[in-house]
Amino acid sequence: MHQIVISKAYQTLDKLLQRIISTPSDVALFISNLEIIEQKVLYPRYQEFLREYRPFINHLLPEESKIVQDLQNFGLSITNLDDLALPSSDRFFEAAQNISQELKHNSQLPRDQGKHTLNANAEQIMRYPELFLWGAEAKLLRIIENYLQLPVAYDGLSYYYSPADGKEAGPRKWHRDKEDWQMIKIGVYINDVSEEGGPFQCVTPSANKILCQKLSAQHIRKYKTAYHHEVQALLPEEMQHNWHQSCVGKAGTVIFVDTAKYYHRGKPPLKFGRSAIFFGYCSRQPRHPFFCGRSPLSRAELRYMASLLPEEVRDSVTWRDRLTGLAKYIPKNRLKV
Ligand SMILES: O=C(O)CCC(=O)C(=O)O
Ligand SMILES: [Fe+2]
Repeated sequence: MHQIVISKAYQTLDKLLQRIISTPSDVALFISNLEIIEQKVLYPRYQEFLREYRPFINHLLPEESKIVQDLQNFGLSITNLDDLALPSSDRFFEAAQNISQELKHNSQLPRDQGKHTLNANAEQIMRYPELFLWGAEAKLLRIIENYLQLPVAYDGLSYYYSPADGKEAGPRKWHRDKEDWQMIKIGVYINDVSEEGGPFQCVTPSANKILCQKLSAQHIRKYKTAYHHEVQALLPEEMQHNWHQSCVGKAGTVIFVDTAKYYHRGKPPLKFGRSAIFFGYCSRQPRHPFFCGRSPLSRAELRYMASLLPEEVRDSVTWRDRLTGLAKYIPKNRLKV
């Protein structure tokens, strides 16, 4: 009993500390989203990066182009581990299943009971380097580079176990990610995911347009999150039944999605818990670098992972060491979605 009280007190104190550390990046986010800063400074800078990098973009295989085209058209492309045929997938998936068992087990312990999302910690991720290394496969980086049209920063992974509690909170609310103008998350399901098992959901391009207008452009907080019923109320009559897609699928389903441009969420699981890994990617001069680095690994742990990788992809992991400008001095935001 005592232990639970101490653990809850510790969690409250920790939350307060995270909030204090995150204040500078929250202020920086607000300033960088002021119309004048965005239009006169940040957007032209982004356009220049795009222009400069165009000649260096790598070529794609036909099946890779298909994923990029889907992303351009819908912000979403769904495939699976078998079709991707990456050499490291078997080892990766086995490790992911082991961690899934650990997180499921933890979700029953007093410390984690009642949490809507359990995250794998650095110790667990470091124990299975194949998890992190899978996300740096050259084929994946090539696809993302062609979508972003910029050098790719691989920002690590978040491993979520989402128990079947139906709570609408955290990444289960509709939101856009804040890291960059465009970014990619690759989600991989570790168990079969049905409509009642918390599928990843993403809005359609036409609904997204309206939501960007109503939730972002007209709002002082550009990245405001919203409950499902709030989003529904913003959309016109004819869209009420077709404004989002639920990515249901078997274990091994792989979802490429632009989580910065498109509103998305993990649907609150009602009947079955869900284990899924989300790998994050943005450009190496991202719009909000202080919102990057959200995976649990420290800089030293990232450097270790980079040392295990082939030289030609190492830069995608160590990109933070070469950040320039004011933004690199702003401590990274610690608050969840
Ligand atoms: O858990 C999910 O399906 C959503 C995850 C998410 O929003 C993210 O990783 O950006
Ligand atoms: Fe997200």
